[in-house]
Formats: sequence, C-alpha cells, structure tokens
Amino acid sequence: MKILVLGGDGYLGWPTALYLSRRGHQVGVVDNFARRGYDAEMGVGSLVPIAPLSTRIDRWKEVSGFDIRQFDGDLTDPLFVSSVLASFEPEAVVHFAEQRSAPYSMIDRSHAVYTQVNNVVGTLNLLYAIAEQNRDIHLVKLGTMGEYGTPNIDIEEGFLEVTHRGRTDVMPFPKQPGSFYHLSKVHDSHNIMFACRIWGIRATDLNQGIVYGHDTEETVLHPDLATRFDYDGVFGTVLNRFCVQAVTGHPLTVYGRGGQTRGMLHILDTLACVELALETPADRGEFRVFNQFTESFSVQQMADMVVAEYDGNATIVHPPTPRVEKEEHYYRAIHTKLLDLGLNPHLLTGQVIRSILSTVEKHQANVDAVAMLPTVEWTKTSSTLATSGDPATSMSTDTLDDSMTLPA
Ligand code: NAD
Ligand code: USQ
Repeated sequence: MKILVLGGDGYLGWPTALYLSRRGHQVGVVDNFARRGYDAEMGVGSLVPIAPLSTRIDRWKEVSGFDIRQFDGDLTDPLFVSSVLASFEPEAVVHFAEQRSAPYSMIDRSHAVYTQVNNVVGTLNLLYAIAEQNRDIHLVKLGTMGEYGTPNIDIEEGFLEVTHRGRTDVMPFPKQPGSFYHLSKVHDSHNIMFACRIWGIRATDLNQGIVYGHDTEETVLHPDLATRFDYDGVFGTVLNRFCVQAVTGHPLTVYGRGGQTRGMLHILDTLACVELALETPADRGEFRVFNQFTESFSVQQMADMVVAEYDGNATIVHPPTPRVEKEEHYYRAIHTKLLDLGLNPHLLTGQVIRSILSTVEKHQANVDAVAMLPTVEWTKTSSTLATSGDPATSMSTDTLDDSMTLPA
C-alpha cells in the first residue's frame, strides 16, 4: 500500500513509518518540525537524542534497503497539503501531525489558539485535499480517549444509543474533554464525521489512550533511528515521566489524590493498531471510531508499579494537580473493536517497566530536573515555563510539598 504518514518526525509517527516500511509498504512522511520547535521554545529536549529527519531516512535506507519519501511542510498550508497528495498519490493517510500536549495548549491564549488552529485547520485542509483528489483514500486519524473525559457511565466506542422521549437513535458519544488540546480533537472528529457524510470519504478515528515505551523492532536497529522520549512537565506523559523521575532520584509526581484513571498502551500496540486499521479500511462514507488502548490504570497505580520495579529508592509525592480534573472517578471504557480485528496486546508488565527504566538509565545525563516540574496551571490564563535555562516559573513553589525540592 502507498501510505503517507503525517507527523512522521514525531514520537509515534517515526516508528510507525519504519514499521510500515519494513512490511513492504511504500511510505512517505510529512512534517513541519513544529515539535523540534517546541523543544527550542521550552529549552528542553528529548531524553534520547534524535537525528534530523533526513539522516533518519538515509540511515533507514542503509539498514533496511527501503526508501521513505520525505515531504517538509505545514498542514495548515492548503497548497502544500494538496501538492503532497497529488505527488505521492497515497491509498491511505495516517494523520499524527498535531500539537499533542494538553499542558502546552493551556499555557496561555496564544498557545491555546495555536493548538486549535494548527490541529483543526491542518485536518480540514487534509479533508478538502482528499475530497478533491481521491475520495477512496482511507484517512486514519489519531484522536484521543480524552475526547470523552471521565463520565460516570461506561464509555462506548464513539457512539451511544440514546432513547429520548420514546424515540431511539445512535449519536456520537458525549464529549467532555479536559484541555484546549483535547477539545481540538473533538472538533476534528466532528469535522471528519461531517466530511464522511457529505463527500463519502472513508475515515477511522483512533481514540488513543496514553502511550508508554520507547523502543520498537525497527528503532533499535541504529541509534539514528531512535524516536523521541519526552519527560518534561509539558510534553512528558505520565508513565514515561515516572520512569525518568525514579531513575533521576526525583520523587514521582502523582498529582492530587492520584485516582485519575486513563487508558494506556505500549508504543508497539500503537503500530499494531494503525496497521490493523489500514488493513481493513472503513467503507466509503463511513466514519469509524476505535478506542485504542489496552489497559486502564490510575496514576497512583502506575507510580506504585514503577516504585516496585525500580531497583533504587524511589518515592512518591502528591502535589496538587495543576489541572482541572477529577482526582477520583468511575472509569470503564469499551475497547473491543481492535481486539476483534486481531490486536494481541503488549501489557504493562514489570519487564516492560524495567526496559523503560533501562532506556532512561542510559540517557539520564540528558535530564533537566527543573523541566520536570509541572508549571502550567489550568486555572490561570497565563503560565510561565521552567527549565534550567530559564528558571522563572509562575507556579509558586509553596504549592509543592517540601519533598518536591529538586535533588542536588
Ligand atoms: P509528536 O508531537 O511527537 O509528533 C507530532 C508530529 O507532528 C511532530 O513531529 C510535529 O512536528 C508534527 N506536526 C505538528 N503540527 C504539524 C503541522 N501543522 N504540519 C506538519 N507537521 C506537524 O506527538 P506524538 O506523541 O507522536 O503524537 C502523535 C499523534 O498521536 C498526535 O495527534 C497525538 O494527539 C496523538 N496521541 C498521542 C498520544 C501519546 O501518548 N503520545 C496519545 C494519544 C494520542
Ligand atoms: N499526571 C500526574 N503526574 C504527572 C503527569 C501527569 O499525576 O507527573 C496525571 C495528569 O494530571 C493526568 C494524567 O496523569 O490526570 C495523564 O496525563 P498525561 O500528561 O500523561 O496525559 P494527557 O495530558 O492526557 O495527554 C497524553 C498525550 C496526548 C494524548 C493523551 C491521551 O500527551 O497527546 O491525547 O495522553 S488521553 O489521556 O487518553 O486523552
């Protein structure tokens, strides 16, 4: 298959491109390097060094013999999107190319506006290009489990049968997202569903949970093929962050009571799920939603697991959550559609945690401990980031426990 991977320089897009290339697909990657730009803006980088995209692609050719075509540009530019589709003529497009951090979207007005414009406009441009050029292209779009929020009822896979005043219909599941980023995904979902209805295009919305892990069969073949690993208070996701905190002697930051429960999956399952969605495309006019996660855990459970697996002495602290979120809640989300297609999950075992800890140990010299602090507060309309290069922070240190002081 000819598959275009949008966001192919990112944490998930790059390993997905390699995975698909190794399986004989013709792969093109698109990126505008915005993610590397946020690193420069924040003064913090990936824990694991990452090579420039062109170096990655050259190394992949050398290691595997496979070509990957590179397209540098921005999805918010409609002419660029249209010309890439015309030039590559994909059968499927896997769309990872969005600003994906909830805290980044909550820094201030300009970051919220940037996030929503980048994500919603990029996806709209793509929908138009598909509708104009080839309505058979299967769009596989990365959404998020956070679109649903944490309702006090079971979460279905995209749709809910509702009986109201004696009449019954199937409606999109109610959305109660927790950040301007998560809201951008809701807007995308609505736009994609509408485009499927009016233009008869085919789309799969993968409502993905939080991804953990780093190495894949392809990325370990050479250090230049490594994907990024974020751990800072803005882009680091919870389990990867806890592993970095354990190794660097920083207390594990379980926000608030720690009952926040989320769907989680191993990076290897992201690749497998995308492949399964590609192999059995949505029908013409169909808007499919798959809940893409394998297990759910509370933040406290994940911290306890990391502490148990780490050989050294790791501790847990409970600073107040910087977000506006439920700290204890009901959580049960259905996730059978990908299992029905044949997903064989990689579960969160002690061995998996130990392997992430060992990746972190190799690169721990790169950790900027100051950047680990949570600096973006949901209740404020403006927060200031903190890294060792820029120690200013608007989050007053008296909101942190004494034990939160940074290790020497
Ligand atoms: P990432 O930031 O590492 O990668 C996204 C890539 O898209 C980056 O390389 C960035 O430069 C590129 N990009 C952003 N805006 C672009 C634009 N306008 N034009 C061209 N390229 C652009 O993020 P990730 O962790 O790999 O996540 C990929 C996707 O998966 C995102 O859509 C994210 O919302 C979704 N997702 C991620 C997770 C997770 O835990 N990482 C969980 C659920 C869903
Ligand atoms: N949390 C802590 N301590 C930390 C970091 C986070 O307790 O040090 C808590 C947060 O308060 C939150 C939960 O852990 O309750 C998850 O936070 P996160 O930063 O790991 O994940 P989130 O902001 O939800 O975003 C990530 C990705 C995003 C993706 C989403 C999937 O960055 O791209 O969409 O996971 S989901 O959560 O299912 O919406």
